Amino acid sequence: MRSGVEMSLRVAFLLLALISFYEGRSAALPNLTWRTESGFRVADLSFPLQGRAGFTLLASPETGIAFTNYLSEATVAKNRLTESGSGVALGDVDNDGRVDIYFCGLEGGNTLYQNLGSWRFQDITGQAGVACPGQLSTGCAFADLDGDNDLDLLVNSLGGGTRLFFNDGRARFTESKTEWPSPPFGRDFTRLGRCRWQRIP
Ligand SMILES: [Ca+2]
Ligand SMILES: [Ca+2]
Repeated sequence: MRSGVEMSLRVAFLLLALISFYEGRSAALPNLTWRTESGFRVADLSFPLQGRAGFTLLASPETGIAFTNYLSEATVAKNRLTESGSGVALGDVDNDGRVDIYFCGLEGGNTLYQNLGSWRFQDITGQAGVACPGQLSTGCAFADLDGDNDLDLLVNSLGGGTRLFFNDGRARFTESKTEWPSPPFGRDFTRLGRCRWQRIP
């Protein structure tokens, strides 16, 4: 059976490849024609019809990304759901125009990397206040939940429900004290956040 660690790393590598692909293509195609839609903008990309796909693996020392999703056999034995791995969220949390990365971890806490540009990232988890230690973090999402034009953070976990962190616009987060369930998130969302795991004998 494929382990949660392996699956999470596969997701991380894929997302990093996507970021690399996006930023690399953006730099190589300066003449993008942007169309403004409701709340966002979009531009068509052109791709070469010949040659190989343009993915390049970047090593950890090059990028500064050294996240590992730790999962012990003892924890797996207690809760098989941990083998599903953990999620990753991408978004510009400090509004500098570059996509930042937030990794969820099962036993080692979560990590937020600030994109410094030129394929370099910096761990800003401590100052951002989003480490979430001591919980089995399984999923996360960036979204502007309070409408102040910065990305807030939702973190889901096994046995701990969903936690909401509001962004001050500079990638410093404060956890919401709102009790679940509470509007405006709705019944389905709170039901997801309140999922509990059960030990399998
Ligand atoms: Ca950023
Ligand atoms: Ca916000």
